[in-house]
Amino acid sequence: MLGKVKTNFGLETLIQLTNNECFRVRTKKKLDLAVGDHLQVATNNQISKLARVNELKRKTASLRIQIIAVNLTHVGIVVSKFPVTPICFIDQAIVACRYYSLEPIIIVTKLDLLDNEIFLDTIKAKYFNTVSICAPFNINFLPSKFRIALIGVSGSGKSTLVNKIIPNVYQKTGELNRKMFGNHTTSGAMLFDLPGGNEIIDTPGIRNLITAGMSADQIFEYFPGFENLYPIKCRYKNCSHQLEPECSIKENVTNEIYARYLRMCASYNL
Ligand SMILES: Nc1nc2c(ncn2[C@@H]2O[C@H](COP(=O)(O)OP(=O)(O)OP(=O)(O)O)[C@@H](O)[C@H]2O)c(=O)[nH]1
Ligand SMILES: [Mg+2]
Ligand SMILES: [Zn+2]
Repeated sequence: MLGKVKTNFGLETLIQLTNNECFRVRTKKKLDLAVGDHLQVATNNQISKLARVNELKRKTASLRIQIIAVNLTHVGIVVSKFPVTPICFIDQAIVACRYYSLEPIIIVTKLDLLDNEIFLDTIKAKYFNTVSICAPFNINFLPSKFRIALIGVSGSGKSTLVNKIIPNVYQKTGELNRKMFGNHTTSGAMLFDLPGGNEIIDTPGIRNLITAGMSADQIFEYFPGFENLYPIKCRYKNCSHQLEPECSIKENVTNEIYARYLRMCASYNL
């Protein structure tokens, strides 16, 4: 029978079969399961992992590669003003999605609060025409048979969205602390079924989304706001578009986008 990984804590994995039956297994490390993996489950519960269509991964502060979720159709970048989602995080997330051939959607939450409503205008001004923005979040915005993973900084409201969309599940949500940051309430990614075979994945808060193996050329190719810059005619053929003289990129984008691009390169130490 076929199954899928709903959640994965260390070596313990919750698997849901196509008949909706769920069971927990302690898996061998070499199977290396991630939330969203499709599985073949034999009658003796022997598990084999099917090939992945895609993966969303990041490098942690300790330089470990963390698989956030796999086999996705969309990534919802959940952002809010309180706690603030740095623009640098949104840029990193968009570039990572494009690197992994995943479609990003920016979801602005907490629109009942004026600051967040103003933040939505900032987001629209920055990403207009380059990335879809969905605020308030509405799953009807997505084509059917979607599997969306919600990512964002702690406290941006990912679990609250899941609770709103699926009334019969309860994902723990957290108070913001005195510094207005989230408290890392969600500790592991979890996949939920929606009607029509659609799925949503709640994930723990992250502060950055640096991928392993991204080159400077790829950052340039995927950077939001650089979509229509070809042909490039910089003075130097191997221009890195970082402060070289007569760089056609610097000359053709706003100072604000250019500064964001430099910051992105710096976050990758490139
Ligand atoms: N006013 C308001 N508060 C919200 C909204 N959505 C979430 N919050 C609050 O923001 C805080 C954090 O929400 P969570 O849903 O736990 O955030 P999270 O992104 O899941 O956080 P982590 O699991 O730590 O990554 C909670 O106190 C929520 O009640 C909203 O639309 N409006
Ligand atoms: Mg949460
Ligand atoms: Zn250049």
